[in-house]
Amino acid sequence: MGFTSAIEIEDTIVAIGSSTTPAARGAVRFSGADVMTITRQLGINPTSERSAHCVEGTINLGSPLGEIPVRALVWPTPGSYTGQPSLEIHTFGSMPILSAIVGRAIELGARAARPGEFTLRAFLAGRLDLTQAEAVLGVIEAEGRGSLDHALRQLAGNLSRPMEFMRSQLLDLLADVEAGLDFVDEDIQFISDDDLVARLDSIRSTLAMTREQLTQRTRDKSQWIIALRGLPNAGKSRLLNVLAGHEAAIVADQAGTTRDVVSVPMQWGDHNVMLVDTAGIETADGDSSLEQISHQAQLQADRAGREADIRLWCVDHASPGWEATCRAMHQLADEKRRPAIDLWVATKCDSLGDSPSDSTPSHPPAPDPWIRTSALTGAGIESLRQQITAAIESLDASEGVSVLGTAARCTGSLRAAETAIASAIDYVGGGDGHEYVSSELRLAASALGEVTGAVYTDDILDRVFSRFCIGK
Ligand SMILES: Nc1nc2c(ncn2[C@@H]2O[C@H](COP(=O)(O)OP(=O)(O)OP(=O)(O)O)[C@@H](O)[C@H]2O)c(=O)[nH]1
Ligand SMILES: [Mg+2]
Repeated sequence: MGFTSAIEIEDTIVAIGSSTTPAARGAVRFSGADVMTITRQLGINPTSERSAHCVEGTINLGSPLGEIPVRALVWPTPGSYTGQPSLEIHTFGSMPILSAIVGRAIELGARAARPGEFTLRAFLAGRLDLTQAEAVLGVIEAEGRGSLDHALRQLAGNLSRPMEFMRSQLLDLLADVEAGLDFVDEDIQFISDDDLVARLDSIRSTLAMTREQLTQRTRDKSQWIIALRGLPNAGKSRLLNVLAGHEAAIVADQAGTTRDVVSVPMQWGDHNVMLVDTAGIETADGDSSLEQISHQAQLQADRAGREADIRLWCVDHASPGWEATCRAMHQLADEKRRPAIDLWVATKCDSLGDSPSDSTPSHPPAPDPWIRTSALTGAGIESLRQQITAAIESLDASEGVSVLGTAARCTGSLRAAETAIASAIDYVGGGDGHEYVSSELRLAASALGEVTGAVYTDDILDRVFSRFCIGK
């Protein structure tokens, strides 16, 4: 089915916009020319014809549901998400009630929305470009912080802005080349061949880089990096050795033993992982002579933490300042927040004189989400392993599934644009007529336009929006 051809864009559409599983609140969404009329026919009285507002009211759904209290968010003008008068009715999250509202709206002339049709309208109204529409899908489907982060960045235009910029540069060059064609008999050039080649070359390499980044996102993640972080002497190195199954890192009583980052590649079930031991996090008052080394070690450790997919924050459970240290680690993790999973590991639980399953009154057990472990007795290590595996699997599953859709869709267009630019460069170099150059530049600009949807076809829209669910 062709989306644009099948669609009557002025139709007023309606759908349940909230989750279809039971929830406290639910929403029914409307968009289209007749929204204001239907709103009134439902018994809700908008208080403004000009600005977005919220009104309380009731809808009579007849027997057996009766009068239902609702809150209506009304966008009377094209200033809404979809670029059309829009309405959202918020009420109890009960399917019979929400479905009855949809049914009532259909009786009043609305039509049931197709999958992604609200977002499609936002796209057609110029509110979003295609990569952002896909990011909306990414946000809806995000399962982990990693995928949510990708989707939000894409929604913020991280991909489309540079694409649009490159496309507009290409169009400028195209204009120069074509203007030159009009004056070819007078031998007037609007841009020198050298300049043209240099600018095309720079666009081509930026495109290649973007494509490479996108491909990296689609590739199966080949290795998961797990970094151990914590204060000096927290027991990171010993824990790493236990997880690795051999003495990869030096363990000593002395705080500040680990300096260089120690990386241990290993197979973790079906996954390749790299365990990374780091220098303990120094507090500000580090002492003199070792300061330089220490500074380097801190920078390296910090980088390892930033690059990690999973971070194990280790705190010595037997240390006196345990609670304060936990708070400090949480704070650090927040500051360094990026798409990574943080696991909280209480170490040396054996030195409390008991097993991780019980506690002494003076030292309360580590609360959730702290995983209590002892590298000495092996207690809690299996549970840590399981949580790491679960983390890897959640990252694996959530690596931006839908935003990956953008990558898959766009790499072909990017490649086409690169090829066309390369041919244009060849034509300039070969002294061929600029007619050829101009036609290649046109091809390149249109391929880039497909990425953001500046140039779109039914087929592209189909591919993007059919992946949405109804109501979005
Ligand atoms: N009782 C007990 N001691 C441990 C455990 N884990 C580590 N230790 C001891 O704590 C001390 C520090 O351990 P490391 O693993 O070197 O600590 P680290 O966090 O790597 O320290 P730095 O490299 O200095 O940052 C050593 O004496 C270890 O033997 C444990 O589970 N139980
Ligand atoms: Mg160490």
